[in-house]
Amino acid sequence: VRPAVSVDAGSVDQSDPVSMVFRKLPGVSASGMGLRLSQKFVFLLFLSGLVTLCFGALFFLPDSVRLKRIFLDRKPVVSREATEERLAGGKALEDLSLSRSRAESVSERATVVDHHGADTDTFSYAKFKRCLLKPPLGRDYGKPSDPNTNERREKVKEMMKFAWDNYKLYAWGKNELRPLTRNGHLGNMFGGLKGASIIDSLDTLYIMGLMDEYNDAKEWVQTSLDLNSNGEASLFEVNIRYVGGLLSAYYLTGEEVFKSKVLELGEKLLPAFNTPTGIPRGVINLGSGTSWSWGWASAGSSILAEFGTLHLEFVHLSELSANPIYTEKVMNIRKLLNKIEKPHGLYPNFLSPVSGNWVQHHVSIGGLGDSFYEYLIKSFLMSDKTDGDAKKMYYSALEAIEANLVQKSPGGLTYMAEWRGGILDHKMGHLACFSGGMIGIGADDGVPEKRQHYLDLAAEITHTCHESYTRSATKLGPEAFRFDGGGEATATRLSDRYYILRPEVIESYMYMWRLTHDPKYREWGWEAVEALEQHCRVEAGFSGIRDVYTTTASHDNMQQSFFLSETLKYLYLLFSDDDLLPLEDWVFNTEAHPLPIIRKSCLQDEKQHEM
Ligand code: DMJ
Repeated sequence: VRPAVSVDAGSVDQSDPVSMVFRKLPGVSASGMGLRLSQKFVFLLFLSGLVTLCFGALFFLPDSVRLKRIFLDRKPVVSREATEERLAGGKALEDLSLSRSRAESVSERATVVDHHGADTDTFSYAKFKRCLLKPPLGRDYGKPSDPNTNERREKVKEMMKFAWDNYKLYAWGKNELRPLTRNGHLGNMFGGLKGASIIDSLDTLYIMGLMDEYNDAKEWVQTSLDLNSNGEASLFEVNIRYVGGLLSAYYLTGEEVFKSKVLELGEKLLPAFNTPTGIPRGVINLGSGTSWSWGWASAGSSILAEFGTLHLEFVHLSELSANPIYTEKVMNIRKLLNKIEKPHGLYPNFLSPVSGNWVQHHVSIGGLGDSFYEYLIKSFLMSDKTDGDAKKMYYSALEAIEANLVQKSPGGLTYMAEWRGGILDHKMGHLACFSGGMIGIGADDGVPEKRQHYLDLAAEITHTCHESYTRSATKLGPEAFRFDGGGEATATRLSDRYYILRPEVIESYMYMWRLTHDPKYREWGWEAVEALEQHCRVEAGFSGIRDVYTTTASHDNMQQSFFLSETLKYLYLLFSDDDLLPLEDWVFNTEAHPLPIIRKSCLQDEKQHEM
């Protein structure tokens, strides 16, 4: 036995890790432990075995995804968030502080500058215009040569002017017009942002050639669009209406004010992505950057149609800012969705932004799911058909939808049912009627043997949605219609009978017209114009109605901003020549704001020419 002696640095073998460990323990002398070399070796072996075991266990524990994230990803700490989520009953407070998100976004910007250095590729509008295949407004603003069609188009333009004039007169600067009470509505969807109807109308006014009105709208954006609000906004709604509206106003006009506003706004949305998985929450405070899940969404989950409907706008934010952060955020969502297991290949509507797992097995092509599928095929098209992942995900999702949700009624109508953990609910929402157009625009890029089949399916769905209109007294369609309880394509519940000026059915008419030039789609569109005029036009604007099955109108006193942005725009395009916003150059976001196809190779060639 050797006597215990205290050691100093000089007496410890610096290359011997065991001695080093003991030396770190206060009052313990390495040599005093009296370990021989072989014992030290065994001890070291034991220690490293223990460490390997603990580390390996992370991968087998039941909640290993979460643990892996804590230890490996260095993502935000979960425990505080989880606690707060429990305390707030699903309204989980964002785990990162404002200062963190601000710092992050500053450093992210700095990275861009570093990456690009003096060579920062600022967006050139002229270059972008040269890469379009056709002029955006066609030869003559898409004016149809047939006088009857032109008359119909003029009627739609008059409707837009009427809706706009009344908004301007009674609700200027507010989000929507209340046409019965002749005042404005702000609501709580946009976090204190105002002028939703103005932003949503910019491109519609511009393509219709309503230039005085467009100029008023532009001036309002210049002087009054205040992005420094401090309220709670729906990330999805702000993105599709404000980001989408400003982006397309910029791409159509080249006015710098739209670009600078949209980049300012885009940056305010980034903190919503600061979650353990990077899946954003539904609600964000635009001032503080704090974000929440919707109180009604089960277990603090995020909604598929919300976090899955950011891709087009965010890719364009990166284009305009030369900052890859926006694309990275949406690519991260894409990656996670691609990776996780999908029941029967389907994407459920609720996903936890904390664990990255599905929360409920409810699948719908209507509300809560809809535009996620739309953005897959449109991401592919907008990438000039280079985004192979989006393409793959879209066609496999469509296959799963066909296998599990597409149904034929006894009366021969094709419809999309909803799916609840394997059980079908034979109901189709008005929102799901966009799918006729979506399947139509995706038909051509499917496998050759299925192209005609997809086009037929698109036509059948559009036909069913038209039936939901023709089977009502007003010739407008209900919010949801069913295929059980004896009825077909009709609402059986009182609460499903309303129509709030929604665009989806007309949207599908427009795409199907462009794809087939079957005159029935223009006829169906005209039926809708007549019905809108008869049942929704009131003295001071257009209003939704409470029951499409009665002609004694009960108006809901709301002129939705999407009526100006989508319903009237799609009607106008339906009666225009195809060279107005040609589909070879533009994709429409889910609020009908046109965004240009990004032709990377052309933009790069253009750059070389300039050098
Ligand atoms: C619009 O805001 C968008 O079309 C969205 O995708 C769904 N809901 C409305 C119109 O119905």
